[in-house]
Amino acid sequence: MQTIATQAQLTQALKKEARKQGFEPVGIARIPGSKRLQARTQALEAWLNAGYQAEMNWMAAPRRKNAITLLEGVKSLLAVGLNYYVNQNQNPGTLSIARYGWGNDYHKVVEKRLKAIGKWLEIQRPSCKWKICVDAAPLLDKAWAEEAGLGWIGKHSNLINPSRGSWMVLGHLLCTEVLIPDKPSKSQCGICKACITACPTNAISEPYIVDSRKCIAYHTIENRCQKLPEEIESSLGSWVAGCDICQEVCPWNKKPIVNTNDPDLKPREWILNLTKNEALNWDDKKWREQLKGSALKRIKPWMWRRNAAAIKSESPSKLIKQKKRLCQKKKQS
Ligand code: B12
Ligand code: SF4
Ligand code: SF4
Repeated sequence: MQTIATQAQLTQALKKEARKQGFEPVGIARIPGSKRLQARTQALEAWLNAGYQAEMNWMAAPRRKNAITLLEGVKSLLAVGLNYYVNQNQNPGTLSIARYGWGNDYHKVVEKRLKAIGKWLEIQRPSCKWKICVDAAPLLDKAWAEEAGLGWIGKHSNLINPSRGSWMVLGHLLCTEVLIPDKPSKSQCGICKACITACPTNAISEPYIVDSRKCIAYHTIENRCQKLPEEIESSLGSWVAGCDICQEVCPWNKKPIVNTNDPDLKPREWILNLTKNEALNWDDKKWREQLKGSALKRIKPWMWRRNAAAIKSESPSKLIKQKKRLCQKKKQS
């Protein structure tokens, strides 16, 4: 085994290990982070005060505002992206399902691979403590990934990498080693506002800020009420699980981007072919079988049926066109 004497060597070798696990982009940030991170934390506070978390009360956990509380003695963080873009589409006439959920549960996939990296780190530096955070941990995933140079937070609020677009999930490994940080990313949205215009419910209340109370992704995945609000039902298009509209229209996702061959992210057959009839008629047992090992199991069988029942079968692209026509009319009058 090669000796890793310096922290600079350790940093490079750690990133290499992350790439070996299929992560790209990868980057390092130092904790507690720069002034940018303080600004993002204040933005979280303002978001919570505005009620944009809807019923996701767990978003208010004070620890989310302070990464230091997640691991005693934490000094640095490895941020990783896992690209889930596959050059495939759902078949015509099927219900729309957001791309992040097409393959195996990313929480498990990312966690398992980050654990392997943590164990490798322990061999290099036996006194090192580490902790893995994937989505559910109270960490501002996008703000830290931006800090570590993985990409910038777009106006739709997702992290965008210049060569991979925004089709990636994020994970972090916090550790007590002092590592060499990467440069934070700078925004490249410019004057574009395609995502804001395309959102059928005006959920992007201002650039970078999403009001979950209006977001289709929130309502189809997180809303536990028996019935969806009228205004969501009328804008749902064919979205039964999540919503990708603001990402689909983003120019950074339209240019040629890397297509993943990762077996864990291969789309499940039923996801590409789900019809409204199936979604309504599958019983709990059938749904549970289909959702085994999928991130989409957060959507309970009754919620799949509720969402499907609310779909009036217009396609999302049709809705976008309707919305554009409406905007043009408003401008003319
Ligand atoms: C709560 C949550 C949701 C909620 C709320 C969404 C939201 N935007 O907050 C709902 C259920 C709606 C949701 C939906 C989705 N989510 Co979600 N979600 C989260 C979660 C758990 C927390 C996000 C959060 O902190 N929100 C609080 C607000 C305040 O933060 P924010 O929106 O990021 O706002 C930041 C920016 O606006 C920025 N900011 C503020 N002002 C300014 C000004 C400038 C100039 C700039 C540059 C930035 C900036 O600072 C804020 C704070 O950091 C994270 C995982 C995690 N632990 O972080 C996943 C996460 C953000 N979700 C993810 C995904 C994939 C999605 C969906 C795409 C799924 C889908 N297709 O349906 C949609 C996208 C909808 C959208 N446009 O945001 C991924 C995003 C990956 C990426 N490339 O960015 C994450 C990171 C999960 C993961 N680990 O991979 N999600
Ligand atoms: S996920 Fe859909 S509803 Fe939510 S902000 Fe994006 S386009 Fe709007
Ligand atoms: S659609 Fe335009 S404004 Fe929105 S995130 Fe992409 S580049 Fe930025």
